Amino acid sequence: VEMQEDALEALQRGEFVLFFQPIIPADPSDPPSFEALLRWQHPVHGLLTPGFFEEVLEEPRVAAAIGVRVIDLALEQVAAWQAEGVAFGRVAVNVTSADFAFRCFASHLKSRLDHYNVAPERICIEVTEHVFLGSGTQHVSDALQRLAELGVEIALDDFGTGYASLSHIKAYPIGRLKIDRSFVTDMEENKDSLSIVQAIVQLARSLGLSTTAEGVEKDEQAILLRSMGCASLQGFHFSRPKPAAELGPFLKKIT
Ligand code: G
Ligand code: G
Ligand code: MN
Ligand code: NA
Repeated sequence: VEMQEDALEALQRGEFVLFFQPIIPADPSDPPSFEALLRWQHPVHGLLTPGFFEEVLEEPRVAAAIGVRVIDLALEQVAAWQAEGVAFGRVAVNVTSADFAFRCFASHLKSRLDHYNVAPERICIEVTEHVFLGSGTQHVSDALQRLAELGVEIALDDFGTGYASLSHIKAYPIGRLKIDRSFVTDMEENKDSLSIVQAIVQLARSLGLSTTAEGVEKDEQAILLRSMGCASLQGFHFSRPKPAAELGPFLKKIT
């Protein structure tokens, strides 16, 4: 409880910020996209990743309040890059059940897109399969349908772990599968992981979906993933998540 009250005050003080991690397209002539990752710049404990404030994100009201801020911070950055003439694909934002439960998520996002004068095609919403389970799935389904119709891309995060029910791909307007990093990490040593990565890439291709491989830490992994036809790559090999101001080499101006 203490940490949750802390978090609401921290939110007012602007201690929640976004880092951005580049997502590198297989085609080098395409510009990068970026995943927005939440950080708490804590006055005492320093820079905290979400793992250190899980309990905060598990409290629905606090999580929803942070979620609203995350959307605004992400759109603010998109608007800034647009104004600077930076070439980029989309900015991906992680969204959980708390974000869907608290308000009409699609209407909220639409009104913030309008406010910041950002096109829906600039945004990807990343969800894990958790949002399709439990109560409120009709609500989630309606929101995703509306967002996809607007042109927002919906990505299924951590794909291959958890439930990995293929019916979710069929039932919801998913545009991208993010291959969980656990498979990428050991695909060079573990044949099963390699087969799973290949199968996901092929499944995505035949369904007309894009793919992003997560957790790419080595050049060998990048080469292998590109040879399989994986559409984009993300991981420490390219860049750790960083403040926007430190993304220099990834932010090229449109020529
Ligand atoms: O880099 P990393 O430690 O940032 O992320 C850890 C976890 O936190 C990931 O599972 C990620 O999906 C989640 N996460 C990152 N940013 C956000 C955010 O803005 N909102 C929510 N709800 N989760 C996030
Ligand atoms: O669950 P989600 O995919 O949203 O979270 C992304 C998480 O993965 C973040 O915590 C981010 O810092 C982390 N991450 C990104 N690239 C790499 C990588 O190459 N290796 C490892 N170990 N973690 C990574
Ligand atoms: Mn993610
Ligand atoms: Na993931």
